[in-house]
Amino acid sequence: MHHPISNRQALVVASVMLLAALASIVNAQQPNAHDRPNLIVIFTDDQTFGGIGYNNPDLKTPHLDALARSGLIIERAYVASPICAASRASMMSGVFPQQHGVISLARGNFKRYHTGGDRADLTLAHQLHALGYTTGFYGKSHIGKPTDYGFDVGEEIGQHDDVPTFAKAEQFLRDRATKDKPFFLWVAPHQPHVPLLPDQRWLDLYDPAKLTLPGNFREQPTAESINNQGRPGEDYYRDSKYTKNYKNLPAGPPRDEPTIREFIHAYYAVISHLDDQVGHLVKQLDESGLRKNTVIVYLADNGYHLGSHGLGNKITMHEESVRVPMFITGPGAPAGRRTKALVSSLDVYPTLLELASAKTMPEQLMGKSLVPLLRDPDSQVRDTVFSECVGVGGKPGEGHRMARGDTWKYVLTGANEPYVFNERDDPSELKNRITDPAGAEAASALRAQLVKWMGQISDRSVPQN
Ligand SMILES: [Ca+2]
Repeated sequence: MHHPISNRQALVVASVMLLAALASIVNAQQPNAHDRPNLIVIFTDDQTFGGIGYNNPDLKTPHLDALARSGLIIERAYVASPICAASRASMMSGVFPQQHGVISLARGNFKRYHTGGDRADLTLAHQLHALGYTTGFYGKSHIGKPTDYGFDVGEEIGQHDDVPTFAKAEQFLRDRATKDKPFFLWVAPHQPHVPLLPDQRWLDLYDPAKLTLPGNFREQPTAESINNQGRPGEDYYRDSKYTKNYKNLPAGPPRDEPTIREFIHAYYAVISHLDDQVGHLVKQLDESGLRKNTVIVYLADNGYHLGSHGLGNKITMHEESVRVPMFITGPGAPAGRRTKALVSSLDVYPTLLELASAKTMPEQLMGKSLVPLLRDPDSQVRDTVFSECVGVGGKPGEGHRMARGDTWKYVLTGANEPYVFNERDDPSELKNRITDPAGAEAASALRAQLVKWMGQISDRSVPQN
């Protein structure tokens, strides 16, 4: 039996229909509106944690500072490995270098991530594609063609000033602005990796005579294993090969103060150029209406020594090499907050999966989602963060490993020499405390954690001591 619809019911139905029609019009006009955020990772090359304005008053990075302060600044971010290709492969795979196999610059082992057939071999790009994201990559890959390891579109771009990288990333954003799928964009600038070739405009921002040198600057590194950037037992500094492109720079240490000032001057100038480019990209996000529904994660693949401990380059477990600037901004990130939580570059993978509403996390991932940290910046995601840099000399098992706790950092070198630093009292890492009682106690606890972790990543065995 039919019930006649009352006038009142008819009015309600008509109103609901009208509202639905209005909502669809509003939605159609809203650019790229989804229930899940768009995701952008900006992954720079060789930018040490002090190589950004909010960590260093000498540096001029107004756009990066503003972007960082619109979200959560992560003060203690450590890369899975302080060497380019190994670090990049870890970002994409979510595991440490000895697990994915790219332990140095040789990228052949990353081929197992090309098919995406086995769940354990899925990259972050494969996963986000499967979750309905359109994925794009522009800039330095170092581990093969991005479209070979899961990205829908994109390319490796070699031009060192990153002008085409940012132009193509911005074109990707324009293309995605009105589409109905969320996107994942990976922007990987080459800057500030050597060769440092800034335009005069950026050099003019700085007076090299007024730049503050690192507190642990030396002209010549000490002949200790921890400063060795090559095979164990050798005093090998990887400066000359990688910095000879820069004018006037002599081949390797010793480097006097004027030389280091000239290098730092150029390094800062390149970072100011990078800052300008990131500012332009963010302006594009604002103008296209994408910003409010886009999460941006910023970090670097590794740091740089800039004369600290008498070194250039990276490939050590010193803070300058293994700690990078990092921030997360966008929906869900608290504005104007900082966190002291110990974070790993491996955390980016699970964080982005959680933000993309993945129902399960791949079991092999070695990082932790930072979403709890976005909700409560005073919380912690781990007690100890690890890093490895092995295979630099060409043989598996060489090089250094690190376990970094809240106060102490333990380093085991390729020559099995232990170092322990109190990061609160001695952030420059000048005094190995391995023989004093407090240092020995901290070293013992961190060593046990390090050995356990080395077992997890199938590293070499460690002699008893
Ligand atoms: Ca690098």
